[in-house]
Amino acid sequence: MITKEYFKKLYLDKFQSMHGKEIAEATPMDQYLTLGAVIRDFISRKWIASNNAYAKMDDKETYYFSLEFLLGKLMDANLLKLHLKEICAEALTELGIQLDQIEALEPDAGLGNGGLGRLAACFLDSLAALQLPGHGCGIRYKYGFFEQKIVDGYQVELPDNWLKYGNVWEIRKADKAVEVRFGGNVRLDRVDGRTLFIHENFDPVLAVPYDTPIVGYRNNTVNTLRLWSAETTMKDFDFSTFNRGDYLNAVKYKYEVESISQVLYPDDNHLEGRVLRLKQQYFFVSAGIQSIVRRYKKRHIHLRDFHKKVAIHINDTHPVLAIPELMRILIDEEEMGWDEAWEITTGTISYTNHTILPEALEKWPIDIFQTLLPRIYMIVHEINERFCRQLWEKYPGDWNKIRSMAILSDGYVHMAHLAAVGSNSINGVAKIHTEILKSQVMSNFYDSYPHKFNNKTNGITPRRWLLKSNPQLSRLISDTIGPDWLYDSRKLQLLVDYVRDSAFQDRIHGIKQHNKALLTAFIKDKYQISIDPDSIFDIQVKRIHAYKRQILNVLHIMDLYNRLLENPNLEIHPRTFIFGGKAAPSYYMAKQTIKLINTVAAVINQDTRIHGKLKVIFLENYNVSLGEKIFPAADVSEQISTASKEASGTGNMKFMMNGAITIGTLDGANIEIKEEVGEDNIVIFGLTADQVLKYYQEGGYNAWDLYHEDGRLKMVLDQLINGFLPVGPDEFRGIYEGFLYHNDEYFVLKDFSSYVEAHNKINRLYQDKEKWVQMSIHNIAHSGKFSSDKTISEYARDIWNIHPVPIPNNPLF
Ligand code: 26W
Repeated sequence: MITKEYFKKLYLDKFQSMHGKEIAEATPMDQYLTLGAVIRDFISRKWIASNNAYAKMDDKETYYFSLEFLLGKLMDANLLKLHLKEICAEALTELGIQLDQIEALEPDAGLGNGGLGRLAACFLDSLAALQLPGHGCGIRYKYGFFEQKIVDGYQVELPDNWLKYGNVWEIRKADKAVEVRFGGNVRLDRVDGRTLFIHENFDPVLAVPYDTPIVGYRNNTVNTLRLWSAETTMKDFDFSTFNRGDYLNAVKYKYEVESISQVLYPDDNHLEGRVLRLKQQYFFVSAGIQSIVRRYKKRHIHLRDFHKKVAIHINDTHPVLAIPELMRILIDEEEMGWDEAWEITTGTISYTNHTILPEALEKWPIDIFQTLLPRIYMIVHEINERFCRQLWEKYPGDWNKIRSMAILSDGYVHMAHLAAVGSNSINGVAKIHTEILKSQVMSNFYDSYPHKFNNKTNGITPRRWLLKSNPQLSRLISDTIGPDWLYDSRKLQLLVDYVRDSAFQDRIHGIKQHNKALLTAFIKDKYQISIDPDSIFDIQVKRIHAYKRQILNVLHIMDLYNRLLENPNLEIHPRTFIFGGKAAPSYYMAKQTIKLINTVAAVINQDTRIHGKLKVIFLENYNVSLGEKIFPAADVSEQISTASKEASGTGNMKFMMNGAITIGTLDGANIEIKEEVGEDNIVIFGLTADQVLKYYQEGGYNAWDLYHEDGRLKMVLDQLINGFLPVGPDEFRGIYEGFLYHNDEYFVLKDFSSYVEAHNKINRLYQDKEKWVQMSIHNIAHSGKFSSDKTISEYARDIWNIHPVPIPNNPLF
C-alpha cells in the first residue's frame, strides 16, 4: 500500500511538471488534470502488464463492438478500483483540495443514448473485474449525447463539448492509425486463375485510435477501450492534390472527413437513416477489424485459426458490417477462398438484439449502400445469394418466406438478417425478449438456426451503481455480510437473513432518508423547489418514448391531483414524482411529453390547496452522473412500458439494487425481478405481453369504450384539451388524439385503471414502515442476479469461450 505522504509527493511533482507553477496558483481545472495524470500513472503500469500478458498467452480475446459507450465519469470509479480513494482524499485534503469538488469538474463521457450504451459500459467494467481479456471498440465522438435544457417547459438541445479541456484518460495512438475507404468503384482482374477485386477511386479516411484504460476492480487487469477518430491522411490532405488555389475545396474535404466522428446520433429505438450514420458504422468497424487482424498477424502467419483466438461481439446491428468487412479482408487481402473465410467469419461474430420495435430495425437503401461501400456491397450480395439458395432448397417455391428472410429485399439491406446469417450466436437481453425473438420477430431464423439463439439477461455493474453511487449502503452491506459481495454479487442474498432484524432495518431506512435528503438539497439548489424528504420519492428516469409510457404516469398524477382537489382530506402519503430523460430532437410526441410533465408540474407545485401533498419535478439533463444521485434516493421505481416492448430495461435493476420497490408491467427484466423478489416485493399491473400481442394480431380494443366507461379517465383526458392546463388549446391535442383517434397504440388507457390501483397499493404499503423496509431489503438482497458480472460470465462461457487471465502484480506498487 502506498502512503499518504507518498501520494502527496506524486501529486506535487506531477503538478509542477505539468503546469510549471506553484501549487498555490492552481486553478480547479489544473488540479483536476493533475490528479488525472497521477491516477493514469498507476493505471499505466497495470495496463502494460495486462497487454504483455495478453500478448504472451495463446488464448482467445473478445472485442465488444458498439456504436455507443456511455461511461459517465471515470475519476472516482478508477480511484475506487485502484483502492486509492481514501489515501487520495486524505492527501488532497492536506493540500487544501477537496476531492469531490475536483471530481465534479470531470465531464461525463456521454457517448451513448441510453440502455444500449450504458450496457456496453457496464460490460467493460465486468470484463475487467472478472480478469477477462475483453476490449471495447467504438467511435470517439467529438460531441457526445446533447445537453438538455428546459426552457418554458420545452426541451432545448445544446452541444455536448465534452473534450473542451482535453481528456485525461485517453491516449492517442497515431502510429496505430489505419485507412478506411469509401466510395469509388471495384475493378475485376484475373491473375493466375484468381479473380482480384480492386477497389479504386475511393475516398480514403484515416482512422486514428484513442485508447482508454478500463480498470479491473482491485485486481491488476486493465483492458482497453479503443475509440476511433476520423482524420484526413496527410498525404491526401496535401493541398497540392487539390488544384492550386482550390483552398476552399480542400477545407471542405477535411471537414467532410472529420464529420464522420463529429457527433453521436441522438436516435434511440428509431432509425433516421442518414448516410453519415452508415459511414460511421463502416468507419469504426473497418478500423477495428483491421487493427485486430494486424495484431493477430504479429503472432500468427495464417488466419485460419483467427476465430479460435478472436471473438467479435456486435452490440445490436449497428456494427454488423463487421461480417462483410472480415470477409473482405480474408478474401481480398489474405487470399482465402469463400468457404474458409465464411467459416472463420461466422465463427468470430456474435450478435445481441436489443429491441423488437420495428422502427428501430436497421435497413439501408441498396443504392446508398452500394455507392458508399461498393466492395462491401458485393460481398453482402454474395452472402445473400448463397443464403437464398439454401432457403430455396429448404422452402422450395415459398417466395414469401424467402423474401421475408433475405438480406437484400424490397430495395433495402436488412441488417438484422445479415447479423443472423453471419454470426454464431444471437441473443436477446431478457427471457421474455428472447422468447419474443424466437416466436415472433425472428421466428423464421429460429426455425433455420435454433442452435444460435440464446438468452443473456442484462445486468449492471455493482461497482458503479452501488459502491460508487451509494457509499453508505455499500458500507452497511460490507459491515453486515463482509466485502465479498463486490466480487460475487450473489452473496448479497445473505442480506435476507437480516430482513427481520430491526437494527438493520433502521439503518437501511436511515440511509434511504440520507440519500433522499441529498437529492432534496440538490433539487432545492438547482430549481429552488422544496420537496418533502419524508414524501414517497416515485421516480421515472429513462429516454422519453411513447412505449415507455411516461404519459401513463402523468395521467395518474393528474387523477391523484383531481381526487385531492375533490377531497382535501384524502388519505394519501405525500408523494414526489420525479421524471428525467431526453427526447430525440426530431421526436415530436416525446418532446410534447416533456412539455406536458412540466406543465402539470407547474400547476400542481404552486397549488396550496393540496398542502404540499403532491410535487412533480422534471430533472434536466438526465445522464449517468445524475442517475448516480437519483437511484439511491428512490422509494418507487416506475417501469411501466407496454408489455412486450421493453427488451429488458436496466434502470429497473439500478433502482432495485438501491432498495426501491418496482411498480411495473410484466415486461423485459421486470419479470425476472419479480421471480427473484417474489410477488410480495414488487407491484405488478397491466396487460401481459401475450394480451398485447393478441390485440395487435386480432384487434378487439377500442379506446373510446374506455373513455366513455371510466369517468376518472375521461376527466384527465379532457383536461388535456379543455383549458385546465395553462397552455394554448391545441398544445396537447396531438397526445389526446393519439389516444382516441389513433386507438391508443401503447394501451395507456387500457392499463390506466390497474395502474391507479397499483399506486393505491403502493400508498397502502408505504404506511407500514417496517413492511416497506423489509421489501426494500428483499430487493437489495436479490439484486445480485442482475450484476453484469453474472451476465458477462455467461457471455464468456456460452458465446465467446474466453477465460480469466490473472495479471501479476507489478512490484513497483
Ligand atoms: C437505429 C436507431 C437505434 C438506436 C438505438 C435503434 C436502436 C437502438 C438501441 C438498440 C435502443 C436501445 O438502447 N435498446 C435498449 O437496450 C437496452 C440494453 O439491452 C435494453 O435494456 C432496453 O430495454 C432497450 O430498449
